[in-house]
Amino acid sequence: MFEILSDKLSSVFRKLSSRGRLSEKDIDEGLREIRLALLEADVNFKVVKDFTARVRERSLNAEVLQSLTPAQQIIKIVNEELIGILGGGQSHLAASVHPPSVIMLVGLQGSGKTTTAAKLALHLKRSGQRPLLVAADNRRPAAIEQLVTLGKQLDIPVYSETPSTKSKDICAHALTKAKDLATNWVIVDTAGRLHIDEAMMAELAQVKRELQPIEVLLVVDAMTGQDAVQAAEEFHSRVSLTGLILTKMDGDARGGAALSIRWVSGIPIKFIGIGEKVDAFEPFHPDRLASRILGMGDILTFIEKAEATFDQQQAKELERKVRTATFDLDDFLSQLRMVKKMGPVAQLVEMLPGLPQLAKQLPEGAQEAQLKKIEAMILSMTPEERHNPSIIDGSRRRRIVQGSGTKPQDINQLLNQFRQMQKLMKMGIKGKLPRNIMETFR
Ligand SMILES: Nc1nc2c(ncn2[C@@H]2O[C@H](COP(=O)(O)OP(=O)(O)OP(=O)(O)O)[C@@H](O)[C@H]2O)c(=O)[nH]1
Ligand SMILES: [Mg+2]
Repeated sequence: MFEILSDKLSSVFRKLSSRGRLSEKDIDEGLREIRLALLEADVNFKVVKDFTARVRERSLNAEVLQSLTPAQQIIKIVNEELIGILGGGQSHLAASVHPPSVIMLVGLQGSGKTTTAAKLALHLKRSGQRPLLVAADNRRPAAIEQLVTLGKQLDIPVYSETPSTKSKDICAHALTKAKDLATNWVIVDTAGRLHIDEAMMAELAQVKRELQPIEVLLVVDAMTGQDAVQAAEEFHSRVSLTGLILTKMDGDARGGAALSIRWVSGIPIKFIGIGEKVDAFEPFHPDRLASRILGMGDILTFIEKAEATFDQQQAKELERKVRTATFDLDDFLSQLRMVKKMGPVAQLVEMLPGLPQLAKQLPEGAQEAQLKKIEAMILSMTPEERHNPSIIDGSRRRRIVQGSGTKPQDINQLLNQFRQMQKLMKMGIKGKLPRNIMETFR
C-alpha cells in the first residue's frame, strides 16, 4: 500500500529540491502534483482540498521562501500536515475504572472482525493482560467455530453458546463468565453484513446496551477505498464508535481510505492489521505512517540536524556574500565545515531526496576524502590566496601541494570548481547557485 503515492511524492520533492530558491509559482506547481497524486491514491477530495490549502498557506510564508533550504521546509510541512490528517498523536485503548473493560468490535462482512478480535486479545495478553473473547456472531455456526479455534491456538479463553441464543443474551452471560474467570478485558466479536441494514444496526445497538462497552471499534477493510469511509460515518451515527481498526494494510490498494477516514469521520485510528497471521497487528502511529508514505523518515532527522547546526547569522552573511559576489575560499571553507559538523557526509547524502542516486555513483568514502582534501588545500593557502585565488601561480601551487599532501591536479580541480561557482554567482543565476558544497560534486 502507498507505493505509488510514495513514488509520486518523492518525485515532486526531488524536483523542488533541485531548484534551490522557490517562487510562489514553483510551490503551486509542486502542490498541483501533490494534489493529483493524492486524488489518484483515492484520498477523499475534501481531505485533499483541505490538506493542500494548509500546506500552501504555510509554505508561502516568508521564512520558508527565504530560507536556504525551502524544499526541505516544505517536506517538513507536508509531513506535519499528513500526521495531522491521520490524527496527530497515537490514540490509546481506553480501560474501564471497574474491570473488565469491554471492547465491542463491529464492521461489515469480511472486514476482519473475527481475526482482529483474536489479534487484539493476543496483543493484550502479550502486555500482561487477561482477555476473554466472546463469540456474539451467532448468524453462522462457522463464525463461532472460527473464534473458538483461534482462542485455542492462542491459549485465550473464548465464551460461546449455540447459535440459537440471542446475541444480547450471549453477551450478558459472557460478562458473568468474565467475572468468574477474573479476566480484565472482554473482546466481543459481532456479526457482519454485506450492507448496513436496519436489523443489523438494531441488533448492534441492543448488544451495546447490554455490554456498556468502553470501546466500540469499527473494523475497516482498508482495501475497500471510499466505501470504507462511508461505512464509518454510518456506523458512527448508529452506535457511536470510539475508534477504528484498519485491516489489510498489507494489501496493494491505493490507500486512500486509510488516509481519509480519520479526517472525514473524526474517529481515531487505534490499530492496524498488517497480515493474516495473528501477530500481524500493531498500534497505529500517525507519524510512522506519514514518514513511510513520504518514503523519507530520515529526511526529518536531517532537517533537524541541519537546523541545529546552521547558524542563522552565519547563513545570512553567506547569502549576502553570494549576492554581492564577494564569496571567497574562506567562505567556501566555512560552508564546508558547516556541512562537516552535521555528520558523516555519506550518511547525510543518504538522507537527502534524490541524492542517494548520486551517492551510489561515488565509491564509498570518496566524498569524505574529497572534503578532507579540500579543507587541507584551503588551509595551506595564505589569507591573501584564499581571498583572491587568481594569484595562485605555479610556485604557490607547489607550496600548497606540499603543505596539504595533495596533487597539483587536486588544486586545479578545486580552483576550477570555485571559479565556476564564482561565475554563476556573478551571473546571479537564480536557483542555479550551489546551495552547499555537496552540489559542487554534481
Ligand atoms: N492480508 C490480511 N488479511 C486479513 C487481515 N485481517 C483479516 N484478514 C483476512 O480477511 C478475511 C476475513 O477475515 P474475518 O476475520 O473472518 O472477517 P470478519 O469481519 O470476521 O468476517 P464476517 O464474520 O464474515 O463478517 C480472512 O481471510 C482474514 O485472514 C489483514 O490485516 N491482512
Ligand atoms: Mg467474523
